[in-house]
Amino acid sequence: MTKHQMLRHALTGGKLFTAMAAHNPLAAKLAEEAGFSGVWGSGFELSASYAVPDANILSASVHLEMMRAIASVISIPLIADIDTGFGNAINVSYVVPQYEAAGASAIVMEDKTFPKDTSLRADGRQELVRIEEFQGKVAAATAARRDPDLVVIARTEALIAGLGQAEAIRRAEAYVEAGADAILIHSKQKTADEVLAFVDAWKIAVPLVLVPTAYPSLTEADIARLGKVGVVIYGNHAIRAAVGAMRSVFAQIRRQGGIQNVDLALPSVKDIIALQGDRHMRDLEAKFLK
Ligand code: SPV
Ligand code: MG
Repeated sequence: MTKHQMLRHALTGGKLFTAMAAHNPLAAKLAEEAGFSGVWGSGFELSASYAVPDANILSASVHLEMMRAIASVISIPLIADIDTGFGNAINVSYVVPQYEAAGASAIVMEDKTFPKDTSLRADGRQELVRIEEFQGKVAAATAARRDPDLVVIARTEALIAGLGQAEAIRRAEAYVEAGADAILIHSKQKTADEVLAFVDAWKIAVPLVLVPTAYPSLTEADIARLGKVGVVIYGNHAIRAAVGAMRSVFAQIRRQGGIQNVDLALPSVKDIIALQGDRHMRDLEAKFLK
């Protein structure tokens, strides 16, 4: 099975697909090692790793090249976050084949205006494009893929924009009509109530995608029980883990005036060398260095 087919199969097969965010290939490898079904090529994480806001400050090519680097080191599917598609339906037509060639198995495109603002920021600028315009963008994405198994996920930000459930359902249905393979419904409410009401009202046999960052008490078992959700995305837990770990280790070294204690608690250099794919290079050395 190809990586694309692994994700397609999960979408239709009834088993919840779990995707962990990554901002670089090392984080993606650790997600695979931990047993996640796939990797989320998060725009938020990549922006954070460059210390800039998640608001189309980074160029499309910076994100695209990171997706290529990530896909090249993992054997699980990569779901690429292409934000708004970097422009209109024409831009989408050119961008989707590039992400496909970079090795993404799915793209997620959201119905906000370009340039976007990040979804979870308080008082963010959350303006949406017209429904018809976004239908054109979804249709452009599906028409642009070369492999029919590339998954096109349409994401509505109607709840994030405060437009309410009726508008969210109207948009999600319109995007399915335009050819979306799945619908990502995003919410920044601190409880799952808003998303659960949407899931309850969702009557179309097209799988949903949830990003429970704002309402973390909703577990995978809870989500699986809903019977309508194909994918759960953990949107920013790699970068938050990295920030927490670096802060704590850096502070300890400053406090103690050296690395004498911290060294024992850190992953060994040998561990990092293994993650760099050292075994493969050793094989090449044995075969080809004469
Ligand atoms: C991302 O991780 O880039 C996302 C999810 O799009 S969120 O940041 O919650 O909008
Ligand atoms: Mg994003």
